[in-house]
Amino acid sequence: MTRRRNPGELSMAAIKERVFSGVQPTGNLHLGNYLGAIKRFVDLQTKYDCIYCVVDLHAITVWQEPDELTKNIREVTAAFIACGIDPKRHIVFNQSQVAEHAELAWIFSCVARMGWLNRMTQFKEKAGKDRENASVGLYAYPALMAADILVYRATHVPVGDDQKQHLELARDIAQKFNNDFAAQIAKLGLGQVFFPLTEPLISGPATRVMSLRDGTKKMSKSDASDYSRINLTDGADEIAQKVRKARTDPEPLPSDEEALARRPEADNLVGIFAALADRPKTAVLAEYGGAQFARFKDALTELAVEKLGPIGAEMKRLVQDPKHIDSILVDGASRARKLAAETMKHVKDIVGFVRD
Ligand code: AQP
Repeated sequence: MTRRRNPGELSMAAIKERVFSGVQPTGNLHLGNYLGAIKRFVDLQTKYDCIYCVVDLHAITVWQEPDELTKNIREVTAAFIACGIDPKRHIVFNQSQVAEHAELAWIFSCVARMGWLNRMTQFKEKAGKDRENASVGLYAYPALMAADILVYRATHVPVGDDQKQHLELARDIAQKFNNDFAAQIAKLGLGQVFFPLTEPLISGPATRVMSLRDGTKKMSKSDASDYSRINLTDGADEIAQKVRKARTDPEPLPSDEEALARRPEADNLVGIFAALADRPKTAVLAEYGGAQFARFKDALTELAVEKLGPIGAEMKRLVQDPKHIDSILVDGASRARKLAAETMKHVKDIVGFVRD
């Protein structure tokens, strides 16, 4: 991936490269969450210091049954570990255990402009027609997301394509904060910019995995149809059935990407195959171009079962021991808190608050 140049990059030399990302504990973790996010979290561990968060404060922007929420927090943690995130070398924790996220989110709510938030498409989609009844938290969600990232002054954020707009907002907030308080930041000797302009890491063949029932809709946890997604805990039979029933068109698979781009359902299945196999889409088309979907779906099922089977089994094993999972989260939170507290100390000085 070509690296976009970060404005103010030179003066950010003092900011350590660090990865942050999160997943909401809202149930039904699926292949989109895996390929768009968690699989990439795993790969980044060798190159960066990483902080991976179960973003439970985001989850409650829509109603969550308390017992379900607790279960889902543990399940996302189990998914992180089962997919290969190392909680000893990196940090894994749940957001509500580090109060600095909410604290910085308030300050960012005062930096962000109403006009910026009014443009967020995710709020419009999730609030739907009943906007008056949406929670204030759902509207302010992007300010909290900016705080999640910037409380660690993270420089890189791996996410799916649907989060691009929120990341752009995080950059806008960082930039406005740096500008508004430029004199104070310089006076305190904190360099020319305090917050980095975080780079989104959105790349690969599956940055937006689509529903198996409708190639124009994102695969989503909240889709009423379980056949629209492959859950990380699905067994071999469920995976086979869902792939077999996945919507396709009557033509055989094309041989080039240009023709594929005009066929959303075919494009989606080829993208999933490519991401699971760690191969580019062109290589998949070179092998399966001209094949009927039945043959391709058999190969996809085999690959998905091979890759997801061990993850699902390990998740099921890990959630049997909630104490162990909770201890990972408590340990991660205590390490995250130290980093976040350091940032907040500076932020309070920059803003002009009196502190101990
Ligand atoms: N379909 C997807 N394709 C690629 N990446 C995806 N992500 C989500 N869906 C896809 C990425 O997964 C990470 C965690 O997502 P999240 O749990 O924070 O929230 P979400 O995007 O709201 O997930 P859902 O499944 O779409 O939930 P609902 O149904 O509530 O809307 C993020 O990096 C996201 O980009």
